[in-house]
Amino acid sequence: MSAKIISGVEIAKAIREELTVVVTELKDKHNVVPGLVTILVGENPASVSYVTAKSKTAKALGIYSEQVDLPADTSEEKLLALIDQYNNDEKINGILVQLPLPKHINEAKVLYAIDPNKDVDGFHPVNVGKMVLGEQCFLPCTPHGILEMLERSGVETSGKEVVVLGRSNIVGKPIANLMLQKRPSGNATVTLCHTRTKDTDFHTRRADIIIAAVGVPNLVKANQVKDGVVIIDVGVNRIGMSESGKAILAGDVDFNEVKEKASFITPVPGGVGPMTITMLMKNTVQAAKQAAGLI
Ligand code: L34
Repeated sequence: MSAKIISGVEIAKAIREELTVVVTELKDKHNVVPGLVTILVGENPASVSYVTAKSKTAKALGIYSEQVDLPADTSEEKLLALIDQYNNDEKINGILVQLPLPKHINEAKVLYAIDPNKDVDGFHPVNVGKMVLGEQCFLPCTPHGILEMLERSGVETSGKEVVVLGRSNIVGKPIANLMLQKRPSGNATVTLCHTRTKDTDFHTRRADIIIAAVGVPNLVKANQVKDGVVIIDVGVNRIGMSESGKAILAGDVDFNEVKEKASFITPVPGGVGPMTITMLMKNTVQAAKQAAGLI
């Protein structure tokens, strides 16, 4: 069997079309224009490309967008002052500080400084807490995108064995939590594996759905999964440079091997990555509606 490819590009496009309708309606009926600011500290090439894509996508949807690029030696104090400024800026509904931050800046302190009502990344502890409790909140973009991909591809998750690889705050921990909840793309039995897990293969071999978010290229091989597994590959690993100077990307899963055994698989590039960007737009539109008292 060869797997059905879940195209993040296609699903993201469909969601963006839905959002364009909502943004137009917000403007025409309520004179509301959602606003997003992206803040990047330093020049990590991957971060530069993601942040640029975020502000470009926002503009294409009719979202007002500001992009702030700061030098790598920007002080924590200066960054906190900038966040405070945007917390108080009525044009801005969403504030995104791209991670990772340079080592001299305390990441938690920065994320805590963002107004939870503008925290379109869903990283503030207020939103993390609400997420765990199953309350209405901003869901972190990558996990949110994964839920949408599963739902829109018709992948049944209820009662299934889900194995998450990786325990990061931005993917592993939240997606594991969301998928065990009573919600669409939820109701699963979830196992989270990490670097100290004794026998990861034991878990991956019995998984109905594997979410790989570890950042190791081609880690998951065909002999570690069962026939018919559903693979969501979150890894976007830069493994080299093409002659034209473009990054060569690989997922955490050995796509060529595993696609022969899986029932569904997401590619890299063109899988989860584009969904992450699109869910940021969805969260920003939600933030604007909330700020306008429309939800
Ligand atoms: N604050 N920091 C904050 N929020 C986030 O949600 C992120 N993340 C992660 C890194 N730091 C963050 C992203 O935006 C990862 N991430 C992200 C966003 C987009 C893509 C990948 C990761 C993406 O578009 N990937 C494309 C390939 C792009 C390329 O050529 O590099 C893909 O098709 O997978």
